[in-house]
Amino acid sequence: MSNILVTGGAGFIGSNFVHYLIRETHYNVTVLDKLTYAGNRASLSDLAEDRFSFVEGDIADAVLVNRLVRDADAVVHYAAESHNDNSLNDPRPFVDTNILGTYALIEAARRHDVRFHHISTDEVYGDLELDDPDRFTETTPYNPSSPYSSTKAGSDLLVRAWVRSFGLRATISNCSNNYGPYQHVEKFIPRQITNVMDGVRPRLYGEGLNVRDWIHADDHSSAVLTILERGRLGETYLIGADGEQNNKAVIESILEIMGEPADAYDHVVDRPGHDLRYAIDSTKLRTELGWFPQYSDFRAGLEATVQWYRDNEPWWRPQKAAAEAKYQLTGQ
Ligand code: NAD
Ligand code: TDX
Repeated sequence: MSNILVTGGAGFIGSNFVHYLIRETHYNVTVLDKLTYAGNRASLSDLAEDRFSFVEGDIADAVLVNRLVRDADAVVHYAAESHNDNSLNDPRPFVDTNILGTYALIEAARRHDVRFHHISTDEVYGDLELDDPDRFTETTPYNPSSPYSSTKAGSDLLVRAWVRSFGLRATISNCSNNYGPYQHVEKFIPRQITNVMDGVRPRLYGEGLNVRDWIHADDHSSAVLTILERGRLGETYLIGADGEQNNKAVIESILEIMGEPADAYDHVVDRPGHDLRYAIDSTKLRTELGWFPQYSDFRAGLEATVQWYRDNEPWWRPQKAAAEAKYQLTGQ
């Protein structure tokens, strides 16, 4: 394996993965990305072109995808419409990209017998009660809540069927909430950091007791590379770093880190169908493949992320007004 095609490599987690591959491996990387509102070519602008190339295009474009997949030894598929709030306002692009785009990719991968790794989310499992002693495992039944998570669930099931019916050489990973550099300012943590930088009070949906299981994007990348290189074909692996925090605690930490009073935020209208709690049990990945997260201190990771947004305002500033304008429509 020497040539890896990364779809969605101009997005948040995809760009972190591309940096990780260039830094930690000898693979050549081709990125296929449509550069939607969420894609940013600047996230890859520091990469030399000796081992890296960029193709602007749609994963649902079967002709383009066929050519790029044919020339690759492996595909790591990150491209998606990724934001729950957008999926509630306009679900159509989620069906087009997450379902039909994945379909075009796995058809090309089976035609050319190319190794395929599908990136997915813990949200396909629905949510847990706050006091549930169990966490999600690879055998938890699918029960997605939103248009976003249901289209991701649909894409996972397509990959599983292509493995079983056509012998597609694929693995799937379902990861918890990522944080770190290059995350779009529509998402919870960067939205609040950049609000504070703008002198705007952070916005907490509902009571803010919803729990997310945070993992640093670099830990997600190391897990994906581990599965790509050593995972068993046909298997699903859950990726998580034991990082459960409720949203209220995260906002308070951001305010403290940024030198503001911990209660200087506003409660706003809740997300419809808002999942209560996600929590990942990643025992399979840890025991079978020996993977462990490196970022065990969420507070330290959050401090570094705040610093990254402070240092990289030219990266995020062009996205900010449009992201906030969308939230104004729903009072959030
Ligand atoms: P993102 O929205 O930041 O990036 C998505 C990227 O995909 C963008 O660069 C966009 O331009 C590109 N894209 C969208 N539609 C495309 C299309 N039709 N053709 C080609 N490119 C297209 O998303 P993210 O947060 O980096 O998530 C990446 C993947 O990881 C997604 O599959 C998501 O479901 C999964 N995931 C995300 C998280 C998280 O916490 N963000 C957690 C688990 C899994
Ligand atoms: O302003 C906000 N205030 C707020 O309280 C925003 C934007 C969010 N929230 C809450 C909603 C969630 O409980 O914060 C939590 C995190 O919200 P998001 O960043 O939108 O993430 P989430 O909906 O949990 O989904 C994320 O993790 C799983 C990614 O966006 C998905 O792509 C991934 O699959």
